[in-house]
Amino acid sequence: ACEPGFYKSIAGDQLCAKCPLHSHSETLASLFCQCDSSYYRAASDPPSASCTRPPSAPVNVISTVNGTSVALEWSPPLDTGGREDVQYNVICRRCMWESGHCAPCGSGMAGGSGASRGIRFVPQHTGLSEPAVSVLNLMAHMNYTFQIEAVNGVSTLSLEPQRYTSVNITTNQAAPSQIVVLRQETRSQNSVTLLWQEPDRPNGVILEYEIKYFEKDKEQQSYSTLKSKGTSATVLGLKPGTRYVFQVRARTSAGCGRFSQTIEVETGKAVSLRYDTMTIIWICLALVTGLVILLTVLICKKRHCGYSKAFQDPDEEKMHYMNGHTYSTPCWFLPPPPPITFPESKFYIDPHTYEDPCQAVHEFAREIEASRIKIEKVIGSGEFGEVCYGRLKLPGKRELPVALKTLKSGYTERQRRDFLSEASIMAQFDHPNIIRLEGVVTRSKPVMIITEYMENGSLDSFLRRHDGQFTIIQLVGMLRGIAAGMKYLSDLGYIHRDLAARNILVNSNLVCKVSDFGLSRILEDDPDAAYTTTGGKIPIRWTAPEAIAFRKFSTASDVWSYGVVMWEVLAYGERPYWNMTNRDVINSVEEGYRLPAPMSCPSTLHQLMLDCWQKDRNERPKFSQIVSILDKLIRTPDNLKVTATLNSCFMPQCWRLCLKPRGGGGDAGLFSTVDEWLDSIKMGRYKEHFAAAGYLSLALVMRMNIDDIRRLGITLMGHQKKILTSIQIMRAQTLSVNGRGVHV
Ligand code: ACK
Repeated sequence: ACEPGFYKSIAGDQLCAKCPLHSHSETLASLFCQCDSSYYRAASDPPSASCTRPPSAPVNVISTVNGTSVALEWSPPLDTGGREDVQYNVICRRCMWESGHCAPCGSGMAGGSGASRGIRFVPQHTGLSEPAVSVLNLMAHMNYTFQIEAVNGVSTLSLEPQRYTSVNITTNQAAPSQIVVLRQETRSQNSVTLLWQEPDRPNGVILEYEIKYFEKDKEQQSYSTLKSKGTSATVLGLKPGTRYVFQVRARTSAGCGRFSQTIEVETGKAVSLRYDTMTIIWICLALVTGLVILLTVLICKKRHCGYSKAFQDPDEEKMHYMNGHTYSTPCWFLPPPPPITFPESKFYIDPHTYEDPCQAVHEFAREIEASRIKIEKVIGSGEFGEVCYGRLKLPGKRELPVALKTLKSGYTERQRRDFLSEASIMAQFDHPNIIRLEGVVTRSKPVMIITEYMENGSLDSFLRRHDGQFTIIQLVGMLRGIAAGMKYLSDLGYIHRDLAARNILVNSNLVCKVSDFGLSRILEDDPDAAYTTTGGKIPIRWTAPEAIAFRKFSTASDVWSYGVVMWEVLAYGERPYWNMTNRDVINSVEEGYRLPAPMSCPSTLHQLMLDCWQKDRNERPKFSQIVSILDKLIRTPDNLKVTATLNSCFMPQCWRLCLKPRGGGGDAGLFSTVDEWLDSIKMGRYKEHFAAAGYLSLALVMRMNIDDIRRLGITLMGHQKKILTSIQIMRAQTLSVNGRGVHV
C-alpha cells in the first residue's frame, strides 16, 4: 500500500508514485492524488499530471480605434495556472459611463436602437488562441467596454469568477451604414420612383442620398447619379421598356456609406393611346365643369376676409384657440379678437427643476416637423453633435436660414435631457442680443434645436479672421450688444457661467448675440476648462476667482467673464493669458495680476475691464452700468482716443506685461530679426513689404513713423496702428535699457 503523499493507479507490484504538483493523498493505498484547494485536473488530464488552476487576467491591453472599428491586443496572463492551453474570450458591453449601467452589446438599451446589430469579431470572440481581436461595425460616437478574459482547460471547474481585464473605448465618426431596404414605389414608361429606409447607423446627419442607376448590363458603358434629400426619389428620363438597375447610398459629413444592394426595375412599354371622338368630348366636358367649380370656390373664399387656414401660422392657430373663438364665421361679423396677454414672468424657469425636463422643452419651445427643414451643410461640431446650416419653411412664413444643432445618434438619456434643456432655456428669452430659438425636433431623428442663423459664426473665430480690420467704434458696438444681452439675462435671473467670445455669435450686420445656454455646455474635452477642487468643469480663463474657488456663480461672476470677453474682442480673438497654464492663471490672478490692455486699446476700455476684474465681486459694475458706459463712449468717441498700451505698464495690476510682453506690443530684446518681430505681432504677412523697402534690421524699423508705414503699402488702418504701437514700445524699451528713459 502506498504511503500518504504517494499513489498507485492500479494495484500491483509497481512502485508508488509521488503525488504530482499541487495534489495530495492523505490515506494509505491511494489510487490517485486529490488536487489541492483551488487546483483542478481537467477530464483529459492523466492522474500523473500536475493539478492546475485558471489563469490570471490578460495584461497590457492596447486598443486602437479606427472610426467604428477597434483592434484589441494584449499580453498573455502572468500566471497561466500551470497549463499551456490558455485561450481568450472577449465580451463587448455598451456602457453609460455616467450611470455606470452596462448592457451586453447584443441587447437594446435606452437611447439607442438596433445598437449592436452587425457587430463582428475577427477572427471570433471566444476561444481565441492569439492575444488579439478586431471588432468591426460598432456604432459611431459610442462608448464601449471590452472585457478580455483568459481561460484554460480547468476554468470551467473553478467556481471563482473568470478573471478579466477591461478596456474602455469611444468610437469616432464614420460614414453611414449601408441602406438595406430599397424598393420600387411606382414606375411608368419614362420614370421610376424609389423608396428606401434611412440606414440603421446614420452616424451623423444625413446630408443627402445618392441614387446610382444604369441600364442592365451596361454599367461599364455609362451610369447616372441623382441626389435626393429625402428617402424617396423619382428618376426621370428613362427609356420605355428597358430594364434598369438602381442602388442608393447615404452621405454625411464623414463621407459616403456603401451602396445598397441593387434592385432591377423595368420601365413600362410604350403604348399609343387612341380615343374615339365621344371619349374626347366627355373628357373636355369634365374639364370645363371642374374649372367652373374651382373658380366658384375660389371666388367665395376670397370674399371671406382673405384668411386662409392653409397659410395660417401654427402659432396664430394656437392663439385663436386660446381666445375661445373659432373663425368659421366670416370675420366681418365678429368684433376684432382681444389682444392676448400672457402672464408676465419676471424670472426664467430652470428646466432642471422639472421632474421630467423633456416635458419642459415642449412647454417653452415649439415642435417643428422635420419635413419643414432642409439641411444643407455641416458648419461645425458642438458638444452633442454636428451643427448644420439649413432652411426652415413654416406654413405662411418666409423660408428662413437656420442653424441646426443636432443630437448625435447613440445619445444617452442624460445627454438628450441636457441637450433639450438648452432649448427650454433659450425659448424663454426674447432679446435682439440673445440667440433666438425657432423650435425643436424631438419626434423624429435626429433630435434638433433650431435657432436663427448667424452668418459670421462665433465671435472669437470671426475676430481672428478679421484681425485689425474694425474701427474702435465697431468693436465697442459689438461689446455694447453683448452687454445688453447680458443685462437682459441678469434681469431674468439667468447666470450664464460660460460667457466667452466662443459662445457669442455674430450675424452679417455685426450684431453679437449671446448663445450656448445650459449647464452642461462646458465641453468635457475643452482644453480651456479644468476640473476644480470644488467639482465640475469650469472654463478657468473666463471665470471669476470666487466661482473657481467656491462655485460662487452670480451675475457678478458673469461680469468678470464679460471683462475677459472685452479683452478678447479688443485683442481680436487672442487667447486670454496666452499660453499660461490654467494653474498659472489661477495663481497669478489670485496674486493680483490682471490682463494688460491689448494693443491700441483705449484706456477707458481697459479701465472698464479692470473694474470687471475687481476681486470683491460687489465692487464690479452691473451690466446696466456697463451698457450705459459703452453708450456714452459711442456718443463721445473722443474718450476712446487715449490708448492704454504704454500707460498700462505702470498699473500695479499689469506688471506682468512688462515682464512678459508676449502677444502684446513686442520686445526689441526678444527679437533679432524684422521677420521674427512681425510674426510676434501677427503681422507676418507684411514681411515682404518691409524687406522690399529695405527695412532689414530692427534698428531701421525703430526709426519708422506712420507715414513710413503707409508708404510700405499697408492700407488697413488697424494694421498701421498695430505696427506703429509695437514700434513705439520697442523704442521705449530700448530707451529704458540704455538708461536714458523711463523703465517700461
Ligand atoms: O465658429 P463657428 O463657425 O460658429 O463654429 C461654431 C460651430 O457652429 C459649433 O458651435 C457654429 N454655430 C453655432 N450656432 C450657430 C448659429 N446660430 N449660426 C451660425 N453658426 C453657428 C459656430
